[in-house]
Amino acid sequence: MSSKEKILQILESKKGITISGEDLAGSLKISRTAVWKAINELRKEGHCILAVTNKGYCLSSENDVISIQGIQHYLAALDSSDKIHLYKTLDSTNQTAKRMALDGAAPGTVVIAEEQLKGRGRMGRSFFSPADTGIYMSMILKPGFDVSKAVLITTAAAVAVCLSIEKIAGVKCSIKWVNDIYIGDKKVCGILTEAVTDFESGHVENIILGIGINVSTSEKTFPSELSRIAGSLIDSADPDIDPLQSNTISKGFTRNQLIAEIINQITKINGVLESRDFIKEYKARSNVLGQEINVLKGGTLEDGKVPDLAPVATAVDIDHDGGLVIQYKDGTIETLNSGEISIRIKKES
Ligand code: BT5
Repeated sequence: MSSKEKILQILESKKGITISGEDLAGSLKISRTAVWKAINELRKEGHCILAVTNKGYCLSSENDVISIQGIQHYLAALDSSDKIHLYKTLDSTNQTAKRMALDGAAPGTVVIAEEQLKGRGRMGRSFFSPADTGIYMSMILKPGFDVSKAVLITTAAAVAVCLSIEKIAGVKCSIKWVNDIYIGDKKVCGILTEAVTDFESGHVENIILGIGINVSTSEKTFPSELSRIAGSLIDSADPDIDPLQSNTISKGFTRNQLIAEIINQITKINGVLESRDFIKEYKARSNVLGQEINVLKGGTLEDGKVPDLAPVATAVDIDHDGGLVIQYKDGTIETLNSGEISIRIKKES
């Protein structure tokens, strides 16, 4: 670890507290000039480090720059920070994680970017990923089960992300089957699960679990086609409203905290897949059950463009494998399992 990274680690562990340049220099066995240089570099990277005259340096508690040192501070298993790869800009964290998996990266490897230029959604759709206001991360998982049940990973991940958002941001989430997380009627997070297949054997070796969250992306930043449907964790905060009883949020958290909590929760996924305990949590958060929906199979349609002929059904249950059980108007029951299906909740007219 470089001196700069060590200084950030110390400042992150004492966020909001002033530490003298002398103490920093002493504990790292470097000169005070080297401390000063490292602090300047960290500031250039965007970290909000205050200099308090005659006292030293203090990382502002408002500092919200993603860093491995900042994430590490909140991880349940400290060694998992060795598996985190952080980038300023990537085309897609899923794409990079996929390449790393093919090159033999260990399960638990996490790829994070401050910005994605070609963030991916399902079925060739895109995920808008502007700099500095979101979380774009992908984790390499070993499936350890029949890949036909891949939808289970997405289901369990949706619950893990909801629990993380609820714990760290203190805001109530709902899930639109299968992979979208909502606050109120706005999508704040999408999850993309992709399989990495060994070219020679044809076996699924790894699952890439990609998570995109709008944390503080403002309404004005979203392109016009998204402003109606997309929202952020931090938007219409109202301090007078209990956040767990509403869709508002208190701002006292950082992206590092939320990323660490998601890693902590996702790390537990393999252990809970067999028991299916998370299905109960999933159902409790479903904003689809009991609703009339349009079912779009195999399409690449963007949100909002529902063809007139898309069949109408009622969502009646989430089954043991995370499938959505629907009932058509004629009484026929079908279970949707494929990631190649989109549903639209029909708005009451
Ligand atoms: C998803 O697909 O929502 C999965 C998104 C996964 C993104 C993560 S970020 C890290 C990792 N790396 C990647 O390259 N991807 C993953 P889908 O259900 O197909 O939804 C895509 C649709 O959501 C788009 O067609 C838009 O209508 C809408 N959308 C795009 N960007 C959005 C955003 N930032 N917030 C809310 N909705 C968005």
